[in-house]
Amino acid sequence: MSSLVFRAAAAALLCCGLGAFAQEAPVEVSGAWVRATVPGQGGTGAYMTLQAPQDLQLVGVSTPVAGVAEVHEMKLEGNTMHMSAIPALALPAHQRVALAPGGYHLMLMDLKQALAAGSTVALTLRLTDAKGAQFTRTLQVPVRTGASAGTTPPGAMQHAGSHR
Ligand SMILES: [Cu+2]
Repeated sequence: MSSLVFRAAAAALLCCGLGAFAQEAPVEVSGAWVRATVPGQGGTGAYMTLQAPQDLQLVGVSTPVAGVAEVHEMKLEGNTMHMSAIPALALPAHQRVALAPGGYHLMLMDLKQALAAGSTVALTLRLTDAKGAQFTRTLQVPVRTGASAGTTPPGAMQHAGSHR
């Protein structure tokens, strides 16, 4: 019995040690886009629909074009939309989770350059599964002006603690 427990513990260690070598996440990504910026604009959003084949969590994002990239949620508080960073966004198995203007999004801040419509931005998503295994998923995401219906005007948003 105790040797069984030992072996289970050893297997767990092996699993998590290997987890350091993040594997490509088996998540389906559709409709990804980044909102274009004008020179001098410090931040923008990235949007997409994610569908995972097993329970996963989106725990982070990085991109070479931004000094800071976070997973954000947007909530109506009183009459004002507030957005703030969240540590993880649950991706339940086989469910489509939308990151869209006015809701969850990837926030790119401290932009190192203006993002022109028609260009492409590399985004790397970081995900974990229920056992703590780590995954990454690198995407080449098109930049668009994104003046689509239902878009919340930027003036109606306020960032919780990220104004610079
Ligand atoms: Cu945001």
